[in-house]
Parts: sequence; structure tokens; C-alpha cells
Amino acid sequence: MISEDTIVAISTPIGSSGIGIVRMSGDKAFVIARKIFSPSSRTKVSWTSSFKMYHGWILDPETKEPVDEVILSLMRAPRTYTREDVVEINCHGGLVPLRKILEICLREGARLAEPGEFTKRAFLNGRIDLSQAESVLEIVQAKTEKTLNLAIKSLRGELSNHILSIREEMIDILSILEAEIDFAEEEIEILPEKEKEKYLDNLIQKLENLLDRAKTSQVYREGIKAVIAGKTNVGKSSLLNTLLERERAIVSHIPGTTRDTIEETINIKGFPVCIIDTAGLGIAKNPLDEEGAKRTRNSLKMADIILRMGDGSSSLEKEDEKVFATVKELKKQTLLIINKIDLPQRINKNKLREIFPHLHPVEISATQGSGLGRLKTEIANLILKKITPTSEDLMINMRQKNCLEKTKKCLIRAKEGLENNLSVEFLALEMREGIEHLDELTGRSLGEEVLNRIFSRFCIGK
Ligand SMILES: Nc1nc2c(ncn2[C@@H]2O[C@H](COP(=O)(O)OP(=O)(O)OP(=O)(O)O)[C@@H](O)[C@H]2O)c(=O)[nH]1
Ligand SMILES: [Mg+2]
Repeated sequence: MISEDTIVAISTPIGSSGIGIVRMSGDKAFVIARKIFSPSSRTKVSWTSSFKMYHGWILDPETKEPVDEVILSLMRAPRTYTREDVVEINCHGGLVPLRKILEICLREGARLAEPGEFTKRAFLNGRIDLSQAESVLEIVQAKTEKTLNLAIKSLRGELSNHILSIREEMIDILSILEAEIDFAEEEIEILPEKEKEKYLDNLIQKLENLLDRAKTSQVYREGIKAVIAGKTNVGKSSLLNTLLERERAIVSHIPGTTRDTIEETINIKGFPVCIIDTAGLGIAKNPLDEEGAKRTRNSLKMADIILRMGDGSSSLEKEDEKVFATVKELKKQTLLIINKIDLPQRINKNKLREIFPHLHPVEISATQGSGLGRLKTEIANLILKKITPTSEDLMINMRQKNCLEKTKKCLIRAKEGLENNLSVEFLALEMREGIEHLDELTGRSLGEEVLNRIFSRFCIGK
């Protein structure tokens, strides 16, 4: 499907930068470029060339005035990102030149691209399947190197290849089942029941393996939520700031400084960890305290890990016990942190040991930065407990996981049907539905609406 429209967009972030790129894709891309580009004196442009770059100027065709000095890249279909003719204009990365060049392209007949439309065209024109298109988004949004590696694997087609091979096997079985339906009257059984069962088991196992890999990739992709909880003034906001290496949250000696929850993501040993600073839990003295505490409790409910913080320089108080009780009730993975170890210590460690017999506190000084290495190691260890990373890891997003799960359900129903002597027609039906779900995953069969929803998550120009 080669689209009629020629699309254009600014493909680099808006702001001041060394260069900015305006990208065009479609039949008219070269025609428009020819009208607006004037090569520098000794340059001769071969408009039939592909993957060539030319130095020159963009001229406004209406006024003949130069707009910016640029490098023009010409890429001829079909060996391009979208499989259409693509032109990229590298201009200076200021908002005005970029906007002006975009405006001229629009005036000359291009249309403003929708979010993700370049990648959507790559998919619709068959260069990549849907799971690869989605991995482009993962690459753009990757928060850590590990996520990037996983997304690159997907873009190179690793998930697609697995799906393709499972699909092939299902088609093989389906064709045998259909032959058996055709010969139903002769009661010919091409594949004995035991064999069918073996095939189904094998397919279910393969899907389960893929789904297992999804568990790991989810943590790598989305990371985990770590909530810092403790009574007021123990140094929760100070820890957030130290981990971020900037003054994100207000810190003060006045108890109750933080009222709202503050979230920031950092990279801990390759995992994106969303650190959430909360209002201190304690005895509410006014409605604001109460609202803050409510938000803290909500964050705690969503937490994957709780960083339970105590102040080493003060003895345990009633408020501490209240926090302990709240955290214990949640039965979540918890790290016990004792802060302010740079000051004389008053905290009763024996009592702490009684309350949390299985936790070894990590001692830190949030303001001086000591103990942070160990804290990060402990957080990473808790994450590793949740997953078992291997070189086999694959990135599978929620949508893809859903499709895999639906296929697996069809295969399980088919197997149960086999055990209960249901007709071959029934098995064929389940098999066909299972294949359809795999096709949804790769985008072989998917409604326009779902497609639009997927690509709308991309940025404009991608
Ligand atoms: N000496 C020392 N002081 C610290 C340390 N961490 C925090 N403080 C101080 O303790 C006070 C409270 O710190 P915050 O980070 O605002 O504490 P908080 O837990 O966020 O407090 P609330 O937002 O009120 O719940 C500030 O004066 C900090 O400078 C530390 O490791 N050592
Ligand atoms: Mg605070």
C-alpha cells in the first residue's frame, strides 16, 4: 500500500540545537525538495540518486529569499524507512528555521504527519511488522541501556521470528485437521490423537516460554516503583535528591515539609526505578497532614518495594511504630534504611530487630551520600528476586502479551477438547482463532482503530 499523501514533520525535539531535521515521505517529496532547494554553487544534484546528501539553501519559492543553509538527504523508494521516497532536510536546530521549512513544505503540497505516521507507513508498506513498529517506540522511550538492548532485539525481528514459527506450526496442524474434516465420512485419521496432543503440548510450552520472558522484560521496560516511607523529618526528600543528584524536592528541618508525592525515575544497575518521595506518616495535626498521609498510603499500595526509613539520630517514637505497622500490614518487599548516620546515634537497634527480625538495615547519610552504593545494590537485589534475567530475555508489551495469552487459551481449549473427544471441527475452530490472535500481534489482521491507537503513542516525526 503506497499512500497518496506526502507527509512532513519536524523529526527532532523542539528547542535550540546544533541541527534540526524536517522529514518528508511520499510521492511528492522529491518534487517539493526540487522546488525549495538551491544547491551551493559547485554542487550538482542528481534527482534520480538515492542515499546522497547535498549542501545548499532552502529558498522560499514565493519570495526567493533564503531561509536556511541545509544538507539535503535524498532517499529513493523502496529501500527507505517508509519504503516511499524520503527527503530529510538538516537545517539549523532553531524553532524558527524548522517551522519555516515545515511551513514551506506544507505550502508546496505536503501534509502534516500524524504521530508515528512514518513508522505506520513502514508497517503498512510491509517493511516491518507491528511488533517491530512498537519496538521503535520502545527505543525512543528507553530509559536504560538494557531496555534499549531488548527493544533493538525486537526491532531486528526476534519476537516476530518466534511468532512466525509458532504460526507456521499451527497452520500445519490446521491443514491436517481440515483434511480430516474433508475425509470425515471415511473416518480417516491422518494424525493420531496422541500425536495431536504432543503437538498441542509443544505449542503451549513455546507460548509459555515467551510469556515467561515477558515477565522479565516488563520490569526492564517499565521498571519498578520504590516508595520511601517514614515519619516526618527522617530525610526522605533528602534521599530522593541525593539519588537524583539534584534538588528536586524541598528539604527543611520543619517536620511535614513534603505534602504531596513526588516521583522521579533513576537508573539502578540497568533497571528503571521510579523513586517516590512521600509525606511523612505520623500523627495528623491538621487536614493537610491527613491528606498527605492519605496520598502516602495510596502510593504504598502501588509500591513494588518499600524503602522504610528511620532516623538514626533519634530514638524510636510512637510515630515510627505507626509507620512500621502500616508497612508491615502491606506485606511487600521492604528495605529498612537508617538515615543520618553522620550524627550521634540514638535509635534502638535491638527494638528494630524485634519488629523486623528478617531485615538488615542499610545505614546511610542522605546528606553526605554515604551508604548509597549498598542501598542501590540492595534495591537491585530485590528487583532481581522478582525476575531471573537471562540472555534469552525478550521485550513483550502488554498488547502483545495479551495476544499470546489468548492464543495459549485457544490451544488449551483445543487440548481439552481432544481429551473429551470433541469433533475435529471444534479443534480446527480453536486453531483458527489462535492463529488470528497471533496475527493481531504481528498486525497481519488488525482494525484501523486499533492501529491508530497504537501509533498515536508515538511522537510526531517518528
Ligand atoms: N545530619 C543529617 N541531616 C539530614 C540527613 N538527611 C536529612 N537531614 C536533615 O533532616 C531534615 C529533614 O530532611 P527532609 O529530607 O526534608 O526530611 P523528610 O523526611 O522529607 O521530611 P518531611 O517531608 O517533613 O516528611 C533536613 O534539615 C535535612 O537537612 C542526614 O543524612 N544527615
Ligand atoms: Mg520530605
